Amino acid sequence: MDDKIMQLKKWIDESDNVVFFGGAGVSTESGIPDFRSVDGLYNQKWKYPPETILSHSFFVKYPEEYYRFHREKLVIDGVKPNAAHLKLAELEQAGKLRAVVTQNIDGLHQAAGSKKVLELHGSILRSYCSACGRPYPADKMNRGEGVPRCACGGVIRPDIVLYEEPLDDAVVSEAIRVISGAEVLIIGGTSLNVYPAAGLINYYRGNKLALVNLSETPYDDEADLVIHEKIGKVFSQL
Ligand code: CNA
Repeated sequence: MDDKIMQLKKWIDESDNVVFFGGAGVSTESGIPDFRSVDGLYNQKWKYPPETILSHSFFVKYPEEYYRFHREKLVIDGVKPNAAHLKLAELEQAGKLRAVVTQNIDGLHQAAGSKKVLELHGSILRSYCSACGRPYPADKMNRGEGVPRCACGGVIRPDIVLYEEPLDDAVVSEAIRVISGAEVLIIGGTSLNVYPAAGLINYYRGNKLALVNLSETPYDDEADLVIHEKIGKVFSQL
């Protein structure tokens, strides 16, 4: 086993206060493209950049176009948790991992069995009416064609945080609490480019910060351990 992976394993073995903070790279090995890798959504051809389509003003103005993108690019059939999701659930079950803080909206941590999952950007597995707030099963939004509408006439929207929208205060506060109290913080599969989520790292006060990401990130110099490998491959060895 690689020395760095061995080091990370030792930190985890010796701790009961590990926190994981992750992003889209955690799910690429499940077949969900991320945003910024070469085959990520930002490098695929689309009429508007994903950042524009996934913004509040775009959703309000062009819901039809938004839903075309949503169903084609965000909803992927048959995806399953990979070795990283499964290991994190196992570590929580073993009393070692306190929480998963994720920027992902795919629900795969819960599918793997994780209980404490702080979804900073919400989930495409939940939806509600943008006019009256009534919740709807996600299938009405994720399947079919056109713009899904509520009985009141309002547009049904995903329970995700679109660009231009604020994060949920309660979720952010809890994420700050667990990260600032963590002994070991593992950050994985995130380019650490999307704020305010990426800024959460600054709340960590310990000296066991591990970064597991395929490409370099702006925080590599601040980490105590940096592993540039696939997260599923790394976690299956922990
Ligand atoms: P990003 O900016 O696309 O960065 C992903 C990072 O993961 C890149 O630095 C990659 O090098 C790295 N990476 C890709 N595959 C792997 C792998 N197998 N192992 C290790 N590292 C890998 O994504 P971020 O999460 O940083 O950006 C935040 C956005 C992306 C959030 O708003 C998410 O909602 C959004 N997003 C989520 C999903 C999802 O829910 N699965 C998919 C695509 C985008």
